[in-house]
Amino acid sequence: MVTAKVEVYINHKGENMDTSSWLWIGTIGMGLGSLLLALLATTLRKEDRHHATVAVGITVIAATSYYALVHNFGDLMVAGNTVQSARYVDWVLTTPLLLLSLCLVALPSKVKNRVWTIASLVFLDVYMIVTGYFATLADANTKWMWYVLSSVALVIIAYMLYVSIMKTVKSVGGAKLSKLYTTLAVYLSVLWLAYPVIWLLGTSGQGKVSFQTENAVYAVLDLLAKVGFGLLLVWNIKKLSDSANAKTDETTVDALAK
Ligand code: RET
Repeated sequence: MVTAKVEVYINHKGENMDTSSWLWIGTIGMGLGSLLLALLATTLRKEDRHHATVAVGITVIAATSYYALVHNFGDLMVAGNTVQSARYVDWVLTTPLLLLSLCLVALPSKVKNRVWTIASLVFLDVYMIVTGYFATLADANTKWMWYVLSSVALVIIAYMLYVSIMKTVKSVGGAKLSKLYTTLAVYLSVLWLAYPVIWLLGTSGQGKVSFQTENAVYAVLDLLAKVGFGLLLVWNIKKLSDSANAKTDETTVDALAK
């Protein structure tokens, strides 16, 4: 039985300025994104504000985690490579919240299996990130097994988004909500599919791209997947709320449902 040698990685402050610049871009970008989303929240009807609350929660967690990454908190040295554990802590918390925010657009409250659908997505997502983290820590003997398990979870998530949830939103959500859901689901899945690819090319996989490039790509992807996604979602809910004719205490999503 061969196990990976894991030791805490310390004393590398300022070792790679370029990597830390990207991590600062992540920190500041997530911080500014949080402010922007919070401002946008004040312009929403109070019944719709939960969309912005979840979006701000996501960017605040990411800003915190990027600040931890800048300071190398949770970095581990595994077989000569740096594993950034804080990244996985961020992902395990924020990716379920991203799926939740998508479901809060797709599934009006009258959808009976709404809680069950959200719970299944959250479970699959946590499984994907935890097994992905194991793939990052594992040695060559078991790495690919963990990678495959994580990817299978991602494929099932994509299937649920494109088949079962799409069917529900088309039948109960009405044309406007279906259109918004499709835009958000495509935007989200295209970005999410890039993560296993960069992982594969980067230091945890084949080592074809450097640690610095990997950090740059993750920073850009994270900003698009969190701040970009949040702005797209909240802005569109705001736009739709004008035409939805919602009653007092009724959300725009419920008002648009057939
Ligand atoms: C890993 C490696 C193992 C295989 C798979 C992965 C998928 C990761 C994903 C991450 C998404 C992160 C997001 C962050 C937002 O800021 C763990 C890279 C499938 C999909 C959306």
